[in-house]
Amino acid sequence: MTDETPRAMNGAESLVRTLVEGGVEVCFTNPGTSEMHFVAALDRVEGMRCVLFLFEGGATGAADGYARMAGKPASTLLHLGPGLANGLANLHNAKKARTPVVNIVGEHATYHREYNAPLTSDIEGLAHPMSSWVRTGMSAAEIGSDGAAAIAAARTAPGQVATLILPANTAWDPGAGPAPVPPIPDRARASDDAVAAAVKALRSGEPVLLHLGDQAVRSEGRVIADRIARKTGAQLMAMTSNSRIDRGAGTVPIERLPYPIDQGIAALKDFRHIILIGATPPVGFFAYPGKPSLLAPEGSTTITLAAPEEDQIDALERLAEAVAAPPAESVAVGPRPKLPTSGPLDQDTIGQVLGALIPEGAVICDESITTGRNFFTLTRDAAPHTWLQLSGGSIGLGIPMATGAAIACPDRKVINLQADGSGLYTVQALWTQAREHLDVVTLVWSNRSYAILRAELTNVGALNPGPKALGMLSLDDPAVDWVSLARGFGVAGRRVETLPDFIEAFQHALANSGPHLIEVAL
Ligand SMILES: Cc1ncc(C[n+]2csc(CCOP(=O)(O)OP(=O)(O)O)c2C)c(N)n1
Ligand SMILES: [Mg+2]
Repeated sequence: MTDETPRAMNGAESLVRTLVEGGVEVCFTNPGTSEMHFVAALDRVEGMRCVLFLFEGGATGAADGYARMAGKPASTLLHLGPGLANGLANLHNAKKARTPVVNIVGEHATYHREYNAPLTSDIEGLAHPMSSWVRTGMSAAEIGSDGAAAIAAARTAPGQVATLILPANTAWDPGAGPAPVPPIPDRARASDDAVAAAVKALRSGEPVLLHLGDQAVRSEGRVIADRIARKTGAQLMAMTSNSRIDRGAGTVPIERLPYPIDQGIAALKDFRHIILIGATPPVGFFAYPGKPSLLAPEGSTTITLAAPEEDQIDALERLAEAVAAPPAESVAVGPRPKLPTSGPLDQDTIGQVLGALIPEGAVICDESITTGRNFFTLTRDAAPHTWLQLSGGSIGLGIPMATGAAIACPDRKVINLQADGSGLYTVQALWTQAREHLDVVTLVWSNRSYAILRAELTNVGALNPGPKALGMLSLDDPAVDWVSLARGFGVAGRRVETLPDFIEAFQHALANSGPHLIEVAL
């Protein structure tokens, strides 16, 4: 072959071109030898942004945050079974958030697998629990269409994790070029029976809850749900954990089902009917001795108007019409919350500062755990913004999710509300924020403990914990120095211990682009 001979497009390039032409424009990577042809193809194809993470949990969490904001999947590139395994916890979160993700997992060449080399493992077995679609490529000629099928699976409502395993020879052998993405099925329509059952509940004269999740809670769905509520007296409530809520001044306000079991039960106790729209039935985050798993009060009915994979907007519109709901009213914009001028630096004053300073269009990534229990309420009248939560309870999402959201939305300020213990699972994603010059402010709630678990000790009835038990929940010896960690990863860091210092540092970070971290002493 001379330099002039056209080079046959290999499988890897066919796959990368398929991804780009299928709208997958970002790859969050941590590659190895088996992925080298895919990596090399990235330079031959225009249009794929590659973002390196130093741990696979960073890449998968970023893919989650990216897709929640971009409304379409990113890809990840992971190294065989162990690389995938490192990324699984945040794929669990993505699955629970119903986020579309396309994972590309490298694998030994098909003929090499039988020799049981050190990195040989059951990749499909590892992938299945956190993926809704798994396929191992069989040939370079088909790897493009395998990639197209993965995109279609990821984009199938309500959004799925799709994992394509890429044996090295399917990457380096001659490929067949890019393949078109097959048609993606429309969301199914809610049944007429479901609408009729919801109408009946709303006409019963008994207290009704419209429990919203997924599409229904984001923004447009809340407007329709609010119309139904105004006509019928029903109340709105979001799930405890939501993939995305667009909220703030001028939007339909909504509270969430509280996380603590007793508060969750209390919030639902007066409802006789719970209508689920994109939400799943309210359940305890955990089982607690002597307490119910299902939180709906005994004797109440739970009606699924629209399941998460169904068209919730259409279902809400049909319900609104059936109850002759009035047209949408604009939501009165109250005064912006005021900055607190004095007081301790605690969760109340922090919530007030957030309410006052969240800038318009900000993306809030919330892994606040204990410190953030009242932030949602205190930011209700903040400038319009988007709120992303930890959907699957697997901590270590905040820093990666903020990183992915910032890649999806370069013109929006990303603010990561970060509990300290959770942040330490995937802290090296800060390096990616620095390397990519991302506009992210990380606020670390430095209580130097797993505070939530202290309360859970009591909740599960493990009373009188001894020093060993309490030692498992404290992070103060040695104390983690977040400012040094941030600096070590190339991010400007500062520690604040008073309310005025917090306000000043936060204002400074908001006014200057690029990654900033503020360790907030609690
Ligand atoms: C992957 C994973 N490992 C462990 C846990 C159990 N867990 C739940 S909360 C928590 C500690 C949270 O501490 P921190 O992030 O500091 O929040 P705080 O309660 O102090 O606000 C742990 C270890 C989990 N949810 N997910
Ligand atoms: Mg903590």
